[in-house]
Amino acid sequence: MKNLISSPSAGQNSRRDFFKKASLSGIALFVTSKFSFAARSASAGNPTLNQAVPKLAEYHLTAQSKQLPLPYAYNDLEPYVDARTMEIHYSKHHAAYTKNMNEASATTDYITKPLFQLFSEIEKYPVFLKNNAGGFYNHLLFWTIMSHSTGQEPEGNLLSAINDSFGSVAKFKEGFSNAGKKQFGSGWAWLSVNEQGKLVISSTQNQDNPLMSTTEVKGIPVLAMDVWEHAYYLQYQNRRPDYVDSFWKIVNWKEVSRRYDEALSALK
Ligand code: MN3
Repeated sequence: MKNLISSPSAGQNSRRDFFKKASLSGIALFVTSKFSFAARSASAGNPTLNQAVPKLAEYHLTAQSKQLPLPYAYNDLEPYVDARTMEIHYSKHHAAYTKNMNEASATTDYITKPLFQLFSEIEKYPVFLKNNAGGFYNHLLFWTIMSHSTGQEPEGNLLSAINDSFGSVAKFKEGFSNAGKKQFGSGWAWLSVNEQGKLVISSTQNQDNPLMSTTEVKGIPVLAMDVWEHAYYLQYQNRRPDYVDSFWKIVNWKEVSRRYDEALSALK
């Protein structure tokens, strides 16, 4: 080593070796950090959203949560959604998701965690819990964004945001409707606020939602449309597009606006 350093040519070699090693270790560090970042992202969902969602009122729902009362009567959404569908949907389907979630959570460490924390690390849990916790929350949201008071349209900040993101309310409705109509099999269409505070349309299968770490398009949902057949089949049978088009008659835009403002505040 001493001889090598004393030799000018060896000194150059030594410097070359140093730079070679440094750059290699640099690459190694870069690769390691990229991989560890990817691993963190996969296990922890979206960091920005993870910081925002604890500020949402519904964050503190837990696995021992109960169904809230419907904010209207079963027949209040007629003629767009019939009373019998609403009764079965609420008192059978949503009730079953809630019961199953509570039972499934008792066999995991989730029972002590907020629901939205579970969603942010959902890949750690059994699919049965994912499906039922998703079913519990998605319907809780869904009931609130419908209303018997028809004739509402988006207003204020929400209207501006819809125009910014989609060009117009008509184009937004077309995009959201298509997300619901084209969702293959059971699932949901969503309007969410993403980590940049922008509105995005997406769809998910089964009872997945945009808060889940396993969902591709992540965000804080502000509007949801259930396109499972149980949501419309008694009245519409195979005509899902007719159900989707009727949905616009019963959207509770005041509640969607409230959720939009809440999501933006949480992201600040
Ligand atoms: Mn449903």
